[in-house]
Amino acid sequence: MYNVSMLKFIDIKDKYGHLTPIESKIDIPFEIKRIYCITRVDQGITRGFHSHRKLHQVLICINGSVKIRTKNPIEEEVIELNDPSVGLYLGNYVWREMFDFSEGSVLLVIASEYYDENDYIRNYDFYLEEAKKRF
Ligand code: T46
Repeated sequence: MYNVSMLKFIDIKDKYGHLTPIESKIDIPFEIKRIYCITRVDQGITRGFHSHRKLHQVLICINGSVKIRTKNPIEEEVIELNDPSVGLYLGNYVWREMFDFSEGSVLLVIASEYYDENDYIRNYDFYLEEAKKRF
């Protein structure tokens, strides 16, 4: 899907467990400016319902599982994240919805920009209007 891709990180496994290193501009295709995590989401909750004009992000489910629905004016896809060594890259102008958070799940998000509410398009009709010029 346009502006959406899966990233596979190194999974270093030894008798002590697993370790996944993630480096800015090496494993992540941009300079990391911010990270945040989404935790303790109740069953049945869907988050997201927005797109970004400039922001690029990588979503990694470091515990449990979560589903991500991505959309643009012509495509739609659902991807399940359940592996700390797998990231979902979302470029700009990708609509996203996160749902089916398993109990205890932790969604780590790595972002290319500092938080800026003006970068969000939270209305789907406005999103379609802006995004249609790009697809
Ligand atoms: C995204 C998905 C995957 C901040 O103050 N700073 C921050 O860095 C972030 C990310 C959020 N906030 C505030 C804004 C809202 O008052 O935290 C509140 C919840 O944010 P929001 O409703 O946007 O959360 P989600 O889970 O719908 O979306 C978040 C990110 O905002 C978004 O960029 O792509 O996770």
